[in-house]
Amino acid sequence: MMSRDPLDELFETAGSGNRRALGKLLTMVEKRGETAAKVSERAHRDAGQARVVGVTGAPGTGKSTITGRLAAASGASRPAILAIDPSSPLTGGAILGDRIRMDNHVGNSAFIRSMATRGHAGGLAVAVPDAIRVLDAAGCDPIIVETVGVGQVEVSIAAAADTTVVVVTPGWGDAVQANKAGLLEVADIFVVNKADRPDARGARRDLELMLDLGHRSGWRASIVLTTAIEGEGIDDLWTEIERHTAHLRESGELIRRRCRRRRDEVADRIELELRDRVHQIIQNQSGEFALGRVDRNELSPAAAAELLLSTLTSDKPPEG
Ligand SMILES: Nc1nc2c(ncn2[C@@H]2O[C@H](COP(=O)(O)OP(=O)(O)OP(=O)(O)O)[C@@H](O)[C@H]2O)c(=O)[nH]1
Ligand SMILES: [Mg+2]
Repeated sequence: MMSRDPLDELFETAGSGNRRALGKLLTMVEKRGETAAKVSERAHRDAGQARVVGVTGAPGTGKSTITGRLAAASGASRPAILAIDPSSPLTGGAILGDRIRMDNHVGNSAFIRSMATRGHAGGLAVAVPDAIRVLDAAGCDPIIVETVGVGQVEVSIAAAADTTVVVVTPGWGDAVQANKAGLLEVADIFVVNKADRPDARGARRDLELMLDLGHRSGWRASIVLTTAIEGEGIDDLWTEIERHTAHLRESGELIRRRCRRRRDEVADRIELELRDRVHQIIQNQSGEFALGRVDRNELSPAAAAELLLSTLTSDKPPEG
């Protein structure tokens, strides 16, 4: 018998629902480097089936509670949750807390994985799509990606989904805050969570007003009220996600979005690779030499940069 590629085997095991195998693959892509590239390439072959839902919003708005309940409400046999925290290290207690909260709601059906930045946030721009690709190739669906926070990085990660859900709460601030953070443009669905608190309707009204002002053609972001701790409104939210998915497919927007996502990833990958190489160049011998000359004012910073840049573009030509 021919010996099989161990990676194929790992994918097969993960595809049959084995969580350890899936976890292993995710660890492999997280680490970057050659193995990650192989896993990514292999996953790319089978990916493209899963619906990807991004959930974002300010800290504490109830994203994890919603996400966990949503996975259950989807009725899917193999939902997956990726919880991403761009600001905290991998061992962050908040993430562990999230995990427990989500497990409570989902029973045992959803596969849950936390990811955090190691080093700089740029790594996430590559690690997240790879993780989604692996989950997708392993047959998970839907894949729900929760990002904490409303900064640029968080918003761009969440917006890389097929459907982007933005969670606000009554008193989180009015729609103006969501607008400032650029959430109005990326939201396909708004959730006003903690509807058990006063003035959830007011929050909905504010959002409606903001949406009236900046009309996007095609799909107008819908607004769903939820009380996630009670599970109220979660079915409505899932229905709305399905309605959006249908809209994406029928309008051709799904293909456009996914194309944009892949193009963005190409640029992100180049950027990450270049950043690594910039560090290498500065730290190597000729870099040190040039920097020494800058120290002694024999060379201007601009001239040194140009000199070192020429080594960046000349070495390591593209393969193939
Ligand atoms: N009153 C009320 N509390 C809620 C509701 N949903 C969630 N919470 C509570 O809000 C707190 C934060 O919920 P999480 O689901 O962890 O919120 P999160 O947005 O994931 O938080 P981070 O990941 O830390 O940003 C918890 O104490 C929840 O129990 C709700 O509908 N009503
Ligand atoms: Mg959370």
